[in-house]
Amino acid sequence: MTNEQYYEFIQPYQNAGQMMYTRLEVLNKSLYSRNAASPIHNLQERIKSKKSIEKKLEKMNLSDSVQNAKDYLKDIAGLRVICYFIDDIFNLVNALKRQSELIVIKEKDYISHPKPNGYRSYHIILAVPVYYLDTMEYFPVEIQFRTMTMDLWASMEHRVCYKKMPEHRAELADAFLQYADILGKIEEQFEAYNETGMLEEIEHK
Ligand code: 0O2
Repeated sequence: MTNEQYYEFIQPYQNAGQMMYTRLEVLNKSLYSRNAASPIHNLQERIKSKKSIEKKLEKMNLSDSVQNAKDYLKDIAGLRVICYFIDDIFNLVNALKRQSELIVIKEKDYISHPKPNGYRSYHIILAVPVYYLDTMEYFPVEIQFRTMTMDLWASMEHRVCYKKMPEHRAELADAFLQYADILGKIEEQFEAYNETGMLEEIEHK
């Protein structure tokens, strides 16, 4: 994939990502009643870099053609939504699922079912319609929903464990499992401060 091909390829994904960003901003203001706190602490947007696309295709034993990237990678456009409480995550996911223009491609609930290494997050890949002059095409956007404690763990794990020498992997894995346990307990305590949560959103429907 040349640089030129890459920049042309990512354009509609950028559009789809921006549209989802805006939808989430709107939900952040409207999910709960006007006097209640907003569910989102922080909203991040990223487009997969050329290097990262090439690396992922190589791992899948595929050539780094634009067609392969389009056919096999569903996380070219990515959003990360950091919420205050777990209920906020499920309320936002449900609100997005009620938006009839969006199609759910894939969903992974690593909150109810954490990965064995301790990773927690809610992943959803949505097909988002992008309209041109005479046509419309769906493009996937991957959204990762996390609380702040889940994000602390995932960001540190990504930073510290990624590309580490194999001899350090086992002890790091043990340490991060312990951190996941400690952060899970802290999160349980924070959950007690959730005053908006489920009831508000049900009333809002
Ligand atoms: P990056 O650089 O963050 O984009 P996929 O890898 O998406 O093709 P799968 O198995 O469906 O296949 O992916 P999954 O499990 O939904 O996870 C995709 C993304 O979640 C990863 O993207 C990470 O961002 C994040 N993630 C998943 N597992 C872990 C984990 O154990 N630790 C951390 N820190 N992040 C994780 P990429 O493409 O790996 O990287």
